[in-house]
Amino acid sequence: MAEIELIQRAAGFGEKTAVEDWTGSFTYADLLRVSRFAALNLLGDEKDLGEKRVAFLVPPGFEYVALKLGVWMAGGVSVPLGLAHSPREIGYVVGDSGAEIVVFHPDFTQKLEGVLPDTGVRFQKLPEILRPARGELPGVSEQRRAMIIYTSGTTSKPKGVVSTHLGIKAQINSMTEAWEWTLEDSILNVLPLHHLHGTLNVVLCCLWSGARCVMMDGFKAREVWKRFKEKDLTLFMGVPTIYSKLIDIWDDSSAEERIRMKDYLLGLRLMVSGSAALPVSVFEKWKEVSGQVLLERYGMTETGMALSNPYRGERLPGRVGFAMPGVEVGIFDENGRLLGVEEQGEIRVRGKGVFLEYWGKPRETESVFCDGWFKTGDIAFLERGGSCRILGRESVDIIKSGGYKISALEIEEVLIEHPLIEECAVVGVVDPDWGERVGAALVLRDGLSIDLEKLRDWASDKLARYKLPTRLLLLSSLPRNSMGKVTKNRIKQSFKNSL
Ligand code: MCA
Ligand code: AMP
Repeated sequence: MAEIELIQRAAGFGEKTAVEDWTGSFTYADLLRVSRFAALNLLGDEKDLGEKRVAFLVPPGFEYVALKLGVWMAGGVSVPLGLAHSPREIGYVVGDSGAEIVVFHPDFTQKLEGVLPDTGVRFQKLPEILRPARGELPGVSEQRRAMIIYTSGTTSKPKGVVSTHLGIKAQINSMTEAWEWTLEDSILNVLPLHHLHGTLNVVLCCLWSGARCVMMDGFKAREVWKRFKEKDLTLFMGVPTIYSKLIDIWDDSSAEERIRMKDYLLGLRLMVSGSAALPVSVFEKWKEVSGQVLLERYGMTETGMALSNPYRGERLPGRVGFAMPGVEVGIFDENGRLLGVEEQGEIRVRGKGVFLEYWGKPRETESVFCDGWFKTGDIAFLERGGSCRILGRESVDIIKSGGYKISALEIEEVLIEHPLIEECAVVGVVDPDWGERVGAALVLRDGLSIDLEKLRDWASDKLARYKLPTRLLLLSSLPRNSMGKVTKNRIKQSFKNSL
């Protein structure tokens, strides 16, 4: 019977601890038992979910992991929902993915009320979905679709990035090989699990390796330092903003505390930064704080991890290193010509870990591939030694804030609904802690005014709070080029000048 290798492997780790959260500690045997219950309850009278999409709004922890594996054991496709997202955003993902089942934690009941009217969606609550059940599970071929992760891009609405089990396995193999995961590892997860970084790089690599995943209910810098104090972790992964926030706590600590804090971290074998550019200042400061040389890597939801500084060997600040095992990376010009060292062009990626398709969007899928290479839209060049340096992005409509990818167009589409706003343009404003912040340039209707707080209040039931503008510029008109197109780079410059 066809089986998912990740689940087969997990069965081999039996009584080892798989997940630790604030409710307790759970072995691989516990995990598989509860995942099986989840699968059987999801199946109900069906024999196989047959790639039915199962969306879930569940906080990180044992139940989350059990449910994820349960969806796969039942032959379904997991669609993790963002806990910070507004009801409108959640409704969009459920609708766009065509999810037929939505599993939710009771704490999030309100988020779902009213956004999903009679759509025929079956709602299942935790913990009921995990209650004991008996029955047969289907065989699941690894060629099947496994997961849809929604990511913002150059279109206003997020797109569902579909991966198969084989694609996920290729990504896991690449990372576990490059960063030498073993069953002795213990990793702390503080990342959201509706994106690849937390879900794949941390949780799935951990389960594949038979390691232990300690899960926190989100990121709180003081709590993380407290957890480090136990000195039982070997790995940590975060976005640059997480390291900045940990540094802030260190900055506020006494000289004696700082010595102890460094000692908590000396035993970790690897600390990784990714999802956004790691400022050289943070790389250097973290070395002073922790004695650890951060390993910076580069990835994308569509490709998995593509480039990484070496696990063994020199990790260079401001560089993202070399192609990951099993991944091909090239720098191309706009005519599709492969460039050599020190030539600036677009990063393109090829390999088994690259996604299958944008869900329900064949034209968009086709447009992001060229001769089998996925076009990332990121601009970079290879240095003489072969290490890659990211220079920026082709699109001004993509903002990266605290590791989240945010579409400027999605925010503009909401802001323009505001009765006082005549025109608007949203851009990323460079910020030392967040990478970028969301800046909104507005042209108001004659004689009217608005302040940032009022604007944020108005938009807060429409957008996740991390997408709300934190910088505002009121203009009499938006700058445009001779073709009438808004020149966002000039707006970015105006924000810079206004700071
Ligand atoms: C929180 N806020 C943010 C962000 N996060 N604003 C802008 N950008 C953000 N990323 C807002 C909150 O809504 C709140 O607003 C205020 O900032 C303070 O929140 P705070 O509690 O201090 O922040 P936090 O909860 O500590 O969050 C910071 C964070 C979080 C831990 C860095 O943003 C985070 O978990 N980022 C990781 C995202 C991620 O996993 N990306 C991976 C994508 P208010 O006061 O108004 O309520 S996958 C990817 O990129 C590829 C595959 C790759 O390479 O990994
Ligand atoms: P996402 O779509 O959320 O998966 O974000 C992927 C994007 O994050 C990439 O296309 C890059 O723009 C950015 N990114 C990820 N890692 C890095 C890094 N180490 N340095 C610079 N940008 C990064």
